[in-house]
Amino acid sequence: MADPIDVLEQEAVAALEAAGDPDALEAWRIEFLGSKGRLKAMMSTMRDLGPEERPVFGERMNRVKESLQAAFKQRSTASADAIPPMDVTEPGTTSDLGQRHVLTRTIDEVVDVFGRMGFSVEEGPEVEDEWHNFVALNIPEHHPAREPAENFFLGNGNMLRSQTSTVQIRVMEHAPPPLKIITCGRVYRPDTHDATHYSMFHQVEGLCIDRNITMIDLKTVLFQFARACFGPEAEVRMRPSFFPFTEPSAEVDMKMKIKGRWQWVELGGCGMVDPNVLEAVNIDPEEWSGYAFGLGIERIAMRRHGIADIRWLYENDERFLRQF
Ligand code: FA5
Repeated sequence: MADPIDVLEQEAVAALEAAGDPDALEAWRIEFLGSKGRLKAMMSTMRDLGPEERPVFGERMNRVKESLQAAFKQRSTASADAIPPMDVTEPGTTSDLGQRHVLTRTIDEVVDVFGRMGFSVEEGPEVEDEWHNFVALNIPEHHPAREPAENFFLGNGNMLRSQTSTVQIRVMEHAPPPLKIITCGRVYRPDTHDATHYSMFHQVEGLCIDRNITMIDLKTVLFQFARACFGPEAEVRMRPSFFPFTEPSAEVDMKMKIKGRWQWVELGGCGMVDPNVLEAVNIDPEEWSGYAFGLGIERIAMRRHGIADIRWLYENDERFLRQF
């Protein structure tokens, strides 16, 4: 019968040779040299031996243990040496940084253009009351714009604002004229989603109240904006229209080059602030007059960057967003 100490040693040596990586080496150490390992287990059989056999057994076991420890140490050092040294000339891994959304950037650009024309920036709440969204804007109770199907009503006279024109009222309530402000923000309408409509979108609203303001001032500002935003050849056209809070009112179209062809694109509405609106906020329409405009920011971003479908702006597909 083979000597059990010899068998254990041979097995340990063979297993150590087969251990090819640091994990396998550690597993080998635990199996053979660990506190609950096979060497410890065999050592404990010493108590079954007679008094003369014990010292011989103990001495052999110690020799095997020392030789296995030395072999283990040598293997571990060789394994560590086998790890290739770090190549400091290799390019590092770049971390995947995010970037600002194309709409956020468009808002910043719009604010910058109007800022250079002397407009300051105001903000207003997205949850509004019907006074600011309709009544003060000269939109009477049975006007179609107040239909439940056209708005997100929240109960208790509150709603998600359907236009940034609410901020006109909030500003005029608190600050006396002269005023020259813009506001950019989200508005909400239960419109069916398609390539040009979304139920939540952004508008930039402008308001200027001063003495002797005319439509020429309004058109000049829109014209300067068009040129800054869509290039030095862009044009502005006003088509007669109706908004309850401006009189006269107009749709704002801007002429720009799209895929090499000149096209008129509707971007928003504008007009001279209706005297009823000024009276609602206690501003004397005999002394003060002004203009207001509201443009769709998604439409501006889409035209600036050739984006064919508004829904892409909200799908959060990184392949789309990283293009800008
Ligand atoms: C208004 O909202 C008026 N408050 C604009 C205004 C302000 C007129 C001040 C006069 C004085 P309108 O509903 O047309 O107007 O919307 C203005 C622009 O918002 C549109 O021309 C379009 O660019 C954008 N818009 C409207 N509905 C949507 C929608 N569902 N999705 C994306 N953009 C939209």
